[in-house]
Amino acid sequence: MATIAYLALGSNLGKRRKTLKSALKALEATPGIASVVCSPFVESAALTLDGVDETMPAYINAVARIETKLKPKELLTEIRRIEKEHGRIRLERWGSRTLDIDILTFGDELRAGKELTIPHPRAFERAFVLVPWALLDPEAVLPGHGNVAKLAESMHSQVVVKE
Ligand code: PH2
Ligand code: MG
Ligand code: MG
Repeated sequence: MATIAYLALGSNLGKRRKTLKSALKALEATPGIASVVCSPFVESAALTLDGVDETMPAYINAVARIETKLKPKELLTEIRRIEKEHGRIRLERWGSRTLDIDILTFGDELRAGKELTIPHPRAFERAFVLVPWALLDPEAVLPGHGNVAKLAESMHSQVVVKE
């Protein structure tokens, strides 16, 4: 049985668009993942632990809908591999990165773990997640928070849609 999962992709270092496009191809090529459908790309200033930082390189973000036969932890392993293949180095938390892929939702799975929390605990307040997600799928629901398009409604001015 395949599960529908939504993933958030982001990049603020290097060739950001090229990296995201390559990451989508890598997801598609991963055994156990099928039907990768991506939102428009959006650009926004970097959000840091101290708030929005205009002096840091801006991000390109997108949300992808996938169908997968993998289990959540297996998907996480594949995501980490793809991040690494795209030059991801883990320095500080919320630091700049060539590629970040986060699991937003995984079917109707709810879990709070050290390694993996689903749904993503900060998705509900992030314009760079909610706006592309709503553009991809206006009917999508973020468990615990409701309709994604509704959540995104007041946030459109925080991102620039690139395509
Ligand atoms: N990701 C972060 C921290 N800050 N800011 C933007 N605009 N986009 C991101 O994807 C992002 C961020 C940590 O994952
Ligand atoms: Mg992230
Ligand atoms: Mg991440």
